[in-house]
Amino acid sequence: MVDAFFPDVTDRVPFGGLHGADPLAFRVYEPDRVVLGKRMEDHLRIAVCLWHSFNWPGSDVFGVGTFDRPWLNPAAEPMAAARAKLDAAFEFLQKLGMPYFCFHDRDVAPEGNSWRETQRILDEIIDDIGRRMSDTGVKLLWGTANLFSHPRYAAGAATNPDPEIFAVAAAQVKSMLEATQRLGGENYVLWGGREGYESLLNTDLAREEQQLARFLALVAEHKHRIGFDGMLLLEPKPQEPTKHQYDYDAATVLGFLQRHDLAGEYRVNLEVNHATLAGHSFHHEIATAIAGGIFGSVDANRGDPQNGWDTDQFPGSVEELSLAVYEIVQAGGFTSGGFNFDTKLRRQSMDRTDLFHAHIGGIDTVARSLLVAARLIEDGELKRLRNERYAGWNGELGRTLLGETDLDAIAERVLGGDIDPRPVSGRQERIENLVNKAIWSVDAETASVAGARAG
Ligand SMILES: [Mn+2]
Repeated sequence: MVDAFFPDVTDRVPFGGLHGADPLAFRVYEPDRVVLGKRMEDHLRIAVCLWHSFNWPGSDVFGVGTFDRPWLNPAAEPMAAARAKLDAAFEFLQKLGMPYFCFHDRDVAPEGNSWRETQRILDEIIDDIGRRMSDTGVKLLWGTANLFSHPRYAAGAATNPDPEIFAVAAAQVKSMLEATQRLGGENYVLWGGREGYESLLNTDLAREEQQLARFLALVAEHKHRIGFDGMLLLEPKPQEPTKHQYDYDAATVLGFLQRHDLAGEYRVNLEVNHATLAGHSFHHEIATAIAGGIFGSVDANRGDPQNGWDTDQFPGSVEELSLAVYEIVQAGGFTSGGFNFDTKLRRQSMDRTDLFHAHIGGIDTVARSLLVAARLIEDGELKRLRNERYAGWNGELGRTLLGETDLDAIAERVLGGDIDPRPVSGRQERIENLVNKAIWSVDAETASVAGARAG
């Protein structure tokens, strides 16, 4: 039995209720609470990410790491360090009581001196992770390969001008896709952090688009060949680290997939802070992906309205997330996706327990957003008003316009005088009031229900 890395949290984080005194207890999140006929845990499918939470020392471009992560000490023996990291991560997952985690190959396994040795190390660590998963019951929401940290990927992976780097990236994705399958992972994610350009002066856009499409087709083909039944997901982000990234936002990804006949193979993993970097609300990204039939999963976090970079903070706004959760639940909810906490502590959050406080607050925010979304769906008024707005399209004229007609026939009908449109109110403020009503009524209800349960 290894010593606890988080000794201040001795047991599973409990539900304490909205007015509970324990700062290390959930105020809203109750896995077994039934919402719209389904357990909260099954709606939200929450995952902890290993990269920011266990593989990042709290460094920034101006300073070194500030966190207490002994396994990241460069003097540590690499395999012992890799195991110490997994010990701490699985202790955290169990104490937090979350059903899923996500990781990149390089988060868990150090690179060896040759490709063959790197593969051997990864294999050994994947077996170790498999044992920990069966011991704890924690599952893998998705796996992914890090195609952006190593200097070889400075000019991209699939879109690199050097075909040898494309080949290495392809071998790396094959190995991590197979590892994800071995661990029963439910999705595989590709984030193209360096699939883009720094300067158009040295970039052949058309060629790089073809390379990316070819790479994704190879991955999809391999998925079918090995019988991996998880979903393939692309994660849009407009820039950072690269000046411009090709998977800019959900709409750009949808267009790319359709141009290359890949729309049946890939969906999107949408991140809140990536939406805001693209100049969109998260609500916009979710609604766009759902409308385009490519919604898959969510990376939960948030940016800071005062700056323009990817701060990856823990979610704290029920107002922002409620609308996104409303769209997701209204569309039938997650299938293989979930809420992955792709979130970073602030650099000054140096106590080990800060990682618990951060996740507890973020998870409660997501749980409260689910309650608001459920309230909006149960109330039905939002949906009714939207349906009413388009009711004309269900009538004879609407059906004719979308069916058998042409511009001559339409113009003739307008000239005939039986068409006399009257603009009507979009009722935006009335509808916005409905959203606030749901938020406020859930506040009141959560207080009483949680108080009663905790009491
Ligand atoms: Mn992410």
